Amino acid sequence: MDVRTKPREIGRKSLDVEALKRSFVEWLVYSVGKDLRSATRRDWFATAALAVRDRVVDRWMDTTRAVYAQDAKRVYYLSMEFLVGRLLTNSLANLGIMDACRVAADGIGVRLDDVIEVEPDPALGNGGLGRLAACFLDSMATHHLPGFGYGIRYEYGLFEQRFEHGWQVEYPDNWLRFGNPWEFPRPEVLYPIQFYGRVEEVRDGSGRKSYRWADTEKVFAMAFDTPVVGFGGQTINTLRLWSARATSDFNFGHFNEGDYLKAVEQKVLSENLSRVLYPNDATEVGRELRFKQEYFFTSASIQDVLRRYGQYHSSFDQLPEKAAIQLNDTHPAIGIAELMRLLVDQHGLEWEHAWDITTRTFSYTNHTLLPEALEAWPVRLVERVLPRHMQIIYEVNARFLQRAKRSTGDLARIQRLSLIDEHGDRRVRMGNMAFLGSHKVNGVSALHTDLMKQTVFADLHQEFPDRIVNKTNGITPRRWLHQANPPLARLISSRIGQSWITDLELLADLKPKADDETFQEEFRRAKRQNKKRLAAYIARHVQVDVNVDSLFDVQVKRIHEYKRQLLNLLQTVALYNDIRDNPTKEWVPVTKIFAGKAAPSYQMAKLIIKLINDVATVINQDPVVRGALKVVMLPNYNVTQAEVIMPAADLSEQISTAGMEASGTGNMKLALNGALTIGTLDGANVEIREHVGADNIFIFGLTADEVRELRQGGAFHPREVIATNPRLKRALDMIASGVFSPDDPQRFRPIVESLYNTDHFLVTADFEEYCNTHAAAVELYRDRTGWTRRAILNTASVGWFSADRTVKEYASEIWGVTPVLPGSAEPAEAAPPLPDASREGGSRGDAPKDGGDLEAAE
Ligand code: 26V
Repeated sequence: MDVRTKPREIGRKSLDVEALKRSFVEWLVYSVGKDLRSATRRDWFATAALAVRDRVVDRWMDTTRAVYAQDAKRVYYLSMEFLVGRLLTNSLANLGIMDACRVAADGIGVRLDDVIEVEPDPALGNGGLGRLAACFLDSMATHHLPGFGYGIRYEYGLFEQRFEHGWQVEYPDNWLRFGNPWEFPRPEVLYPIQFYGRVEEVRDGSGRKSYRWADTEKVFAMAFDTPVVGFGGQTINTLRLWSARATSDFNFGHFNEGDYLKAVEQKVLSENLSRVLYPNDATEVGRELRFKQEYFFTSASIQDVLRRYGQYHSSFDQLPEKAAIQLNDTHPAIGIAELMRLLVDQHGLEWEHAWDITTRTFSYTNHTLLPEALEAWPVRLVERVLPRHMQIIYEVNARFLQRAKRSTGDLARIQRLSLIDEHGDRRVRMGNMAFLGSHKVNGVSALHTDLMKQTVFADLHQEFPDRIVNKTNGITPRRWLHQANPPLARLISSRIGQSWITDLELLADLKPKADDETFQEEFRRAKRQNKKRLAAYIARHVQVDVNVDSLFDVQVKRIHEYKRQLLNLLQTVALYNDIRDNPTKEWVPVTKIFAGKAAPSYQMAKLIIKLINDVATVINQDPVVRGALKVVMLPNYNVTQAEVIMPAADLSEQISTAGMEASGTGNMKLALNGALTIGTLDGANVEIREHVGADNIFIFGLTADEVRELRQGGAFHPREVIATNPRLKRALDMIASGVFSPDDPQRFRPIVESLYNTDHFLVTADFEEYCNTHAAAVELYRDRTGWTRRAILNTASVGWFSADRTVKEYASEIWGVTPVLPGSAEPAEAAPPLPDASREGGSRGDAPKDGGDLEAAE
C-alpha cells in the first residue's frame, strides 16, 4: 500500500456483527492456525484480541498523525508500574462493541464470557501507584489529551499469591507464556543504554571543558507498543514499554572454544534488566538491579522524547513547550540527571540553559511519606553504575546549596536541603532530586499534600513556596463502574442517560432519587446481583459458602501494618466473642472479606495473612456462630478480582493510621459502587467525607495531628490501653494463647508483642472507637431504606473522584497540554537536525531514525 494514502481512504474495519464474525474466523485460521473444531479458549482469546485490535489501529494512526500534524505538546507519563488490567473487556466496552462481539461469537458457537476469562491480568505493578497510572492513561485517551505512557515490559509481573496451609506462598507470574496479542513489537525502536565505565575530561580547541563517558557496558532498550483506547474509540494513545536486549547475541570467542553456555551468559545477564517487577519490599537484596531498571527505562524514554522532538525542531529551546515529563514517584527521577547529561554532554548546551529547560519540562508526583519507602541510593552505587550522573548530581547540589547559603547560615537546614544524606553511608535523596529538577511537585490528596509541606519537603517548600500543589487522585469510571458493574451502570443510564461515563459529576442528578422507593428497590437488586456473583467467586476459590444477604464488609489492598488489617481482625474476633456470648440474639449477619498481597520479605505482613486465614478457619467452622459471621481471605488480589469485589461491597474499610495513607483509590472505587465507608480521616477519605456528607460515612479515630502528638508526647502506653479494654484484651489473649493456632500456640506472639510493646500504628488506641462505629454501621444495615439511601448518595456524590477531573487538573495546571481531536490539520514542517556535539563518540548514531510512531503512514 502507498504509505502516503490519506487516512480517509484507508479502509476502516467494520464494527458490525457479520464483519466481526468474518474477522474472527480469518484470524483463527490464518494467524492462530487452528480450525473451528480444534480451537481452545486461549486460541479464541488471541483471535478475539487480534480482531478487536484491527478495529483500533486505524484510529490509533489517526491520533498519532493528528498530534504530529499540530505539533501539539505531549505528556510523557514515566512510571515503573502500569496495572492496566485485562484489555479485551476494556477495548470492547470503550469501542462500544461488547454486544456486537457477543452476538458474533455466539454465531460461531463461542461464549464471549469464557474467552474473556482466559485473558491473563498483567500484574505490572504493586498496587495503588501502578493502578493510578493506568487510570490516568484511560482518562487522557478519553479526553483526547496527547499522553504517552512509558514503562518496563517486565517478563514476570508481581508474584502470584497462593495460600498453603494459610501461609502466603509466592509463584512466578509468567504472564507472557501464551503471547500477548495486544502489543506491537518495534524491533527498530532500539536505544543504547550505558552502565559503569568512567568519565574523561576533554577540552576542545577553545579550551572549553566537556565530559566523555567511556568504557561503558551497553544494553539495548527495545520498544513494545500497546494502544490505549479512549472511551468512544476516537482517541487512541500509546503505552510504550521497554524490554532489554543484549547488544550481541553471543560471544564468539567462547563459542569457538566450545564453551556454549559461557557464550550466551552475557546476553542472559543484560536481558535480566526487564525480567521481573520488584515488589515494594523492605530488603536491600538485588537493589543494584532495581536501580539499573530505573535508569534503563528512564533513559530509553528520554532518548525517545528527544528523538521525536528533534524531528520537528532545530534547537532545544522549545522542549518545555512541546513535552511535559511527569515522574510517577521518584523511580524515574534519575531522568533529571539524564536529560542534563544529554543536553550538556551530547548537545553542547550551557549548564544554566540546560537546567532551565530541564526544570520546565519535569514535574514530580509524591505517593508516600513513609520513611522506609523514600528512595535514597548509596552514593557509592550511583558513582559506580552511573559515574557521569553522579557528577551531575553533585553539580546540581553545589549550585543549589550555594544559593541556599545566601539566605541562611543554618547548617542543619543546609544539610536537610542537600541532595546527599550524609548520615551513615552517604546516599542520594531521590525525593530532593525530583523536587529540585521539577517546576511542580504534587501530593495525591489534600491532607497528603499538606503533610508533604510540613514534613519531608518542609525545607524545600520554604525555598520554593509555589512548587508544591495538590492533585487529589481519581479513578476511571469506565473500568470501575461502566465495565465492572453492568447492573448499576444500566440502572443509572436508564435514569440520567449515558453522559456520566465521561462526565462523572452528572451522577449528582441521582441525588433526588435517593428516597425514591422504586429506584431504591432497583439499586438493591443491582447490588444483590453483584453480591451473588462475588459469592459464587468465593465458593469457587476458597470453598466458603457466604450468605448473600449478609453485610459484605470489605478490606482489599496490600497487607501493611499502617493499613491496619489487624484492627479489622481484632474487631472480628471481638464480634465473634460477642456472638458466642449471646448466640440467640438476632445478629445482623456479617461477611468479612479480605484480600491483598504481602511483600515477600515483610514477615509481619505475612504473619497477618496467616492470622486472617487461621481466624477464618475457626470462625467459619464454629457451629455456635451459625452464619452470623463469616471470614474470607481471597488469594491473589489483582485488578480482575477487584472488578468482582468492588461492585458487591456494602461496607468499605479505609482504616489506616491517620497521616499514613497518601490517598487511597480503593476507597473511591468502593464508594462509587455504592459501599459506605468506615474510615479514619486519612488520605482522600477526608475529601470523600466532604463530598458525601458526614451523615453518609462512618468516620472514627485519631486525626493525623492527634497521631503526631500522641507519638511525640511519649504518653502512649498500649499495655495500659489494653488493660482498660476487656474486649480487646480478650481478643489478644485468644490470639496469644493459640485459640486460632492450636498446632502452634506461639505462632502469633510477634503480633501480640508488637501491639503490647510499641503499637506503632496505634491499633489499640483506635480499637474502641472503631468497634463502636462498626457496630453503628451494622445496626444501620437493619434499616434497609436508610442504608440504601446512603448507598445511593455515595454513588451520586463521588463523581468528583473521576480520574478525568484529576488529569484535567494536571493538564491545565502542570502540563500545559490541551486536547487534540483526530481530524485534519496541516502537517508540521520537519526541521533541520538538532545540534549534536556527539561527544560520546557515536552512541547517538545507534538511535533509530524511525521511532515506530507510525509517522511513516503520513
Ligand atoms: C513502598 C514501600 C517500599 C518499602 C517497604 C514498604 C513500602 C510501602 C509502601 C510503598 C508505597 C509506594 C508508593 C505507593 O504505591 N503509594 C500509593 O500511591 C497511591 C496512588 O497515589 C495512593 O493512593 C496510596 O495511598 C499510596 O500508598
